[in-house]
Amino acid sequence: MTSIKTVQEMKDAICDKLKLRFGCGVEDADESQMLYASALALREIMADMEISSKRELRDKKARQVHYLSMEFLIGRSLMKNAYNLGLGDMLTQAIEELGFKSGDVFEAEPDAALGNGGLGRLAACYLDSMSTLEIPATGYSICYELGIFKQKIVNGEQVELPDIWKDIGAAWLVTKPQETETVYFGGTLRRFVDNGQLHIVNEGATEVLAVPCDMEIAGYNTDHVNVLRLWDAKSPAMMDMALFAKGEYLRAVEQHAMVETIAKVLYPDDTHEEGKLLRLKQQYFFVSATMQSIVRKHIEQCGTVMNFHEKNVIQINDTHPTLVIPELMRIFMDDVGLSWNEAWEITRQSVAYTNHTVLSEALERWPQSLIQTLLPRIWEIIDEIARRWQRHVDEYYHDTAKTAEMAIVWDGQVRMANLCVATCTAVNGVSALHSEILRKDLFKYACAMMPEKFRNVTNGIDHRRWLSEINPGLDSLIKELTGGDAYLMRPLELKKLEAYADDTAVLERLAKIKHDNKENLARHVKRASNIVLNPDAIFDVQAKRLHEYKRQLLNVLHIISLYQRIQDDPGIRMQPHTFLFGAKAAPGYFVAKRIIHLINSLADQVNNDPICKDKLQVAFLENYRVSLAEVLMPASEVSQQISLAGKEASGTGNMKFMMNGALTVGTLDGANVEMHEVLGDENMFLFGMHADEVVRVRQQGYMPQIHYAQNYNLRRVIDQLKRGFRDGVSYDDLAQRLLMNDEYMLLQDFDAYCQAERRVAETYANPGKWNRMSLLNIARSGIFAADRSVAEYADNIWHVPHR
Ligand code: 26W
Repeated sequence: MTSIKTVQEMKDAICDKLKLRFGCGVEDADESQMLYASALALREIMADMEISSKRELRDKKARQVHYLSMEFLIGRSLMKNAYNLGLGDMLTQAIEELGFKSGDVFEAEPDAALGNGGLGRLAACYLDSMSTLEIPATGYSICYELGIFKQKIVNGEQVELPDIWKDIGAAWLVTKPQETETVYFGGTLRRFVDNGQLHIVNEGATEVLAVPCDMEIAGYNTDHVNVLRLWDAKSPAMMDMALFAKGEYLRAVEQHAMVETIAKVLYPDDTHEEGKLLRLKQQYFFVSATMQSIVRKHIEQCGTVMNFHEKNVIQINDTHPTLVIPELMRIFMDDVGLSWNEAWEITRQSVAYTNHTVLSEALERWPQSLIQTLLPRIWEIIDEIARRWQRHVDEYYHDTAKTAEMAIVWDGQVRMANLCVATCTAVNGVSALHSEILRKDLFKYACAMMPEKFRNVTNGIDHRRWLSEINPGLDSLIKELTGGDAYLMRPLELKKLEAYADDTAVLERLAKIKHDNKENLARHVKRASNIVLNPDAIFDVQAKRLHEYKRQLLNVLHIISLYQRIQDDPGIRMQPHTFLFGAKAAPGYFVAKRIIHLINSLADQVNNDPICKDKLQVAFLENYRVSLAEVLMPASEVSQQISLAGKEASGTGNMKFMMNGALTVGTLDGANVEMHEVLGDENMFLFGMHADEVVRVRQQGYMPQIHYAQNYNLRRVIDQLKRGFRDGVSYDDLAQRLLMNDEYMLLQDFDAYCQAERRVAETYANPGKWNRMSLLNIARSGIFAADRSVAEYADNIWHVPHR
């Protein structure tokens, strides 16, 4: 399958690329150049595979999946691609033989961080599974010049720096200028009748060129290669020569610069819909380019669009690409000449929508006026869809309240989720609980009308990356115990590990692997942040975006209470406990940034107080990202999944920790519910209110002050927040927020959480028991593999065959 079969051939290929790309020999190359050359060597193989995959698709005229997402949080690709191509060891050896430390070369690769958090990482995991399962699929997004910001901690606070990834990351991209599309913004509509046909043209619109930059996605153990198509924005004229000639130099380049801001930077927020013009431009830009490209290729293939929905399915990753709906309608009606009804039938049957959040502040709504001026034709189409939908709902319910709630256009706003629900063939949530909340709460009236639309597909993770690749010790143990590498293709094979649940020798080996991984993380953290971690302490980790609903603050409250216990009794015997945090806060999310500051103030206090030595340690790991998670997950022992029940749609970090043998402290939220189903009470540390209790307590009038008044430990912790720590910063604002509002009910769950943490410490003191639980967690994590999720999408939503 590959043209490189020996280490020598790999070395030759790398040297060849060094010469071609950098004009240097291996003796003059640095790590980045080696990385680049290695990437080019692999790409040469993948390019061949891409061509044959495309050829096969064309010959079979198979149905294809188009996965549209504003975010793909890819991370690093060199090891991943080498692994999938079966060339991992060969590449490592070749690099070493060429005189480099392979680790240094792999580390030189910047993360392609074109995403915020869970939604973007999920899209990246699914790309891997779609290729591995040999599903003809293409991902589409924007080729952001800057990914999610780099986080620096300065005096305890988050500072954001630009993330420049493309200098080296470009090694993975093939620009295809011949497949450029043009996207139109603004302008005015003119209608005319020609030959009895109504035509609509948009005059005076601003043109933006969308240039595809393709990234090949190799699957594991297959020749199948899919593509992630990232659109770059270019101005048609480098500058306006008419203005230039008039001596207006700045204005002449202005438009050019304005156009190219579209692909400049990823919006670094995963919770606040902001109604910003640039974001709307980004959405329409990538959606319009994508749909034009898909329809163009379809017509080339089939000569008609009437069977478009039979050959194509478009998956909308959250509402961000919702404009595909009116854009497809526009193309079918205005460019192809179909009637409204024809266009509607084909469009409706081609699109499917996944919801990833129920937080109301994250549900996208666009001001009608913005869409009207930026996208006049799209507005007309949305307005017409909305009118027809409203009539339909009215006829069904005869209830103005319901009509209002389900409306697509209401109060001068366009509600993207309602547009998706009204149009799409399938609407799915991302865990059993979340899908239930969609059916019973968020979309309840739509669900009552069209119950068959509503589905669940529980999220999953790429277990080849998140276990096999990043945790080689565990990977070898699994292969040894399960009799080979079958689990890589069939993750449920992990179940076979259960046979060793009472095998002390195996459990000890498992513990040794974990300890080695902890030492590895400690080395990494020492190098990156000069923090010295104690590898004999419990590594208790909360790593995810910082948001109040995820309740990092609850974790902090508990740590403060532990610290106070040590202060009360400095001689107390306790299990050494290291709490690790990794989290980026949206730059405009003030409270989230305060919580990061608090964690750092607390760390500074605890880590410098001699009474905490060998007892308690707190560390905030700077710049949490995919490549840091890859070192963190294998070293973690406790996984904090403590969101307020009903708020976390699924979580996918929870699955990564579980697969690497960490035990979960968690609420019954998101996919934790399904983890609990396979693990039982005895193999995780559940605590806190259930989703329905949350609703009940809130309805009864939740009063956080009562907990403050009645709970001595809690009161002491909150009072400490007000006083702050040795750096003199007061966190009274956070204390007041808890006492006055406590939107996410931390105080309600505080006691239960402390008890759960106590059970953690007790259990950890019994290594036999702990390791057994850890092994069972790994053994039962197979259902959380992305291969399972993607197969469900393929079977139930996309209706495409797969391996
Ligand atoms: C408009 C701003 C914005 C941007 C992104 C709003 C909302 C989002 C995403 C939907 C947030 C997100 O990443 N959601 C996460 O999706 C994961 C994958 O399904 C889930 O595992 C997480 O629970 C969910 O928070």
